[in-house]
Amino acid sequence: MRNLVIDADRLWGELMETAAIGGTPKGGICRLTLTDLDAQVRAWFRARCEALGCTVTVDDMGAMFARRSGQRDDIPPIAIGSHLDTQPTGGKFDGVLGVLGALEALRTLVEAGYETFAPIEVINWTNEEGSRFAPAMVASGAFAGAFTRDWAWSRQDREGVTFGAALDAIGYRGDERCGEHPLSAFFELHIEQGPILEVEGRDIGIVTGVQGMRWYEVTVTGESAHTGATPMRLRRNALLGAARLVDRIQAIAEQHAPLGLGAVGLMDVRPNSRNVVPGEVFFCVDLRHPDAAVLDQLETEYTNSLREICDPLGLTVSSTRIWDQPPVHFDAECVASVRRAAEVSGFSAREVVSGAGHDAAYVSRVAPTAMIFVPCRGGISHNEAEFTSKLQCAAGAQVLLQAVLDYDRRLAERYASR
Ligand code: HGY
Ligand code: MN
Ligand code: MN
Repeated sequence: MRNLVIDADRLWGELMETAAIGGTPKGGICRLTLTDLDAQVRAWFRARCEALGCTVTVDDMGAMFARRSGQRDDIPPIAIGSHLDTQPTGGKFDGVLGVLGALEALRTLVEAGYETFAPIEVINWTNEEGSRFAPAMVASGAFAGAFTRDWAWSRQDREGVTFGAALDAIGYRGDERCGEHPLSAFFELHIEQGPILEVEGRDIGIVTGVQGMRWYEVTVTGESAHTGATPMRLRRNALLGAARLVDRIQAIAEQHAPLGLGAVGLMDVRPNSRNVVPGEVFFCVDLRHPDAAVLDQLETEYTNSLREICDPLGLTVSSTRIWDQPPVHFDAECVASVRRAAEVSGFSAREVVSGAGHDAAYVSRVAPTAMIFVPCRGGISHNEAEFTSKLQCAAGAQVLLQAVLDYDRRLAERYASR
């Protein structure tokens, strides 16, 4: 196979160029999904794909598909990609590396004049982060049939803007019906967002699956009161109840160490005034575990804690599960392609299960899927300090390219034997 090598400098240059779209003073990115900044980076992405001769289509969840023909345009494409939206204090690499690494892999094929058997498509998924609109991975979830399109379009941000209205506001409610876009396979390159690869000194993570994750929206209700005139024994302090629940969630996760995970990352204290005992608190709980049965146990212990903590404080509490993404095991053939790609590229590798959710988790429901990880410094992500080096980014894109070529060759053999 011709020496198809990723241009590390070009990939790094584009990572830094797009990082300026929503760049923050601390060196991160704030580019929430379906905002004007998202529209800008989408336009940047479309222009580069079209410059490579790709045709770009958009589905009605805003997912973008940049297609390069193969020898057999009648068969579904091998897709590669990730997401361009970020957390409010996101880093330069989460999601973006997967899209730009895919773009660079495609560009390498175009420049080498290498024609694949199957078409190749680079995908940018909408709202992977779940920060502006909950839950996470809404577009890939609708693509896989986990959410209905109406439910996805109805999701509201904290200003009450719906996902559908936000799509329309930037002109990305595409013509194609989400989910009617068959794929032969999907490979996603992503930073690990954890410490394993760096600690072990490995170049590549051969991602075999994704752990299970659930989100719950909670409202604790007490009574707003004057902080100066209300005796302690008469208070119904919703924030006290919420604080004890946060502490209990931490304890529940720790009791299922080392794999049990639990946190509260979003909280609204109402009325959030210095001299008012909070009458209501809204927050979101995130529970995760690679084993579905243990995740059920975490959920039971969490649910049992709600009234146990709130009743004695004179508080009422409601909890709604808004997201349940079961543990995922990726396709063995796609994982094998990633393993061979790391070997042929000369990189050290180890298998890993993803702690973070990814679009690949949903896509794996409708197409053979696997992921490739590269290390990130200190395992830090969802943080403006997130960092992966130029060579590590290029290594990931190189393995992505080789995994696609490996899978493409085997696909050709499969069709030839029919
Ligand atoms: O929630 C996650 O793990 C991902 O960042 N959406
Ligand atoms: Mn991501
Ligand atoms: Mn993320």
